[in-house]
Amino acid sequence: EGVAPQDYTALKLKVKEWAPKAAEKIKGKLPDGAHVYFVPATLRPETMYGQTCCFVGPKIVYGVFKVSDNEYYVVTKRAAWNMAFQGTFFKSDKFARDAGELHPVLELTGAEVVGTLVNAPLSIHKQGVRILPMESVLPSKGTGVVTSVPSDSPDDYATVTDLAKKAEYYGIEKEWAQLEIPPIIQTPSYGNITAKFLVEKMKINSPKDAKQLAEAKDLAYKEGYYKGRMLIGDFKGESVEAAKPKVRAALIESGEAFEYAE
Ligand code: A2H
Repeated sequence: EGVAPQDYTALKLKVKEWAPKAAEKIKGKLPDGAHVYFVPATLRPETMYGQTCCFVGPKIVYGVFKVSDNEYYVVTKRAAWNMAFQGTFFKSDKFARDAGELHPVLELTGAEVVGTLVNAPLSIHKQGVRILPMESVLPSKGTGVVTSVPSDSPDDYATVTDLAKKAEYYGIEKEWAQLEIPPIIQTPSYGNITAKFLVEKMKINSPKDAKQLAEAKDLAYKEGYYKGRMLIGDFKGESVEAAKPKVRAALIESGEAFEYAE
C-alpha cells in the first residue's frame, strides 16, 4: 500500500436475484423490501459502461451491513469499518464514533454468492450481470468486491476468458462470463478494446500470469488515461482525463455511487 490515499468510487450494484446458497442463508434475516447492494471499489469510474460481471474472492468472508433503514451493503468487514468513519453509514458522526458496535446482519462467503444477479449502473447490460469468482481479489484492498470491465482491465479480461473456458470447474454457467464486451475507450496504440489487445499481444494465458498482467495493467492504464477518448455515454468524444471526474460526479449525484478512500 502506498502512502497517498486512494480515492475510489464505490459503486452500488443492486441485487436482483440471489444465488440459491445465499438465498437460503438470507431467508428471514432481512426485512421485506430491503435493497441489498454489492459495492465494488474502482479507480476507473469512466469505464463502468463496460461492466460485464462483478468479482468476489470465493474464500473471502463478506458481511451484509445495514447502512440505512432499508439499505444493506455487501463488503468486507474491514471496508465497512472504514466506511463507518467516512459517514457512509446513516451519514452520522455519532455512528462513526460508535463503530466499535459495527456488526453485519449476516456473513456470506464469496463462493456462496457466485451466480447472484445484480444491476450494474451505466452498464450496457441492462438485464443485469452476475457475481463471479476471481482468485486474485485481495481481502485487504478496497471493499473485496471488484467490478469487471474486460475491455479496459487486463486482469478482468484474463479472468473472464478463464471462467468461460473452465465454467464447469468453477460451477458457473458459461454464458455468465461471456456477456458482450463493448468498446468504451479509443486509444491510439491499442485500439478500442485495450485489455484484449494487450492480453493477446503479450500472450497472457491465465489470470495467474501475475507479472505480465501487472505490466499490461500499467500500459493499459497510462494509454487509457493520457491518450484515450470516450466512445460511449454522456461524455462521448471527450478525453478520458476530462470524462473521469464527470462520470464519477454523475454517479454520486444520482445516488448510484459514493466516495470511498483508504
Ligand atoms: B479497477 P489499486 Cl477498467 N483486489 O476498476 C484486487 N483488485 C482490486 C481490489 C481487490 N480487493 N479492489 C479493487 N481492485 C481493482 C476497473 C478497472 C480497474 C479498470 C482498469 C484498471 C483497474 C474495473 N475492474 O485497476 O491497487 C479495481 O479494478 C488498475 C489500476 O488500489 C480497481 O480499479 O491501484 C483497482 O484494482 C484498484 O487498484
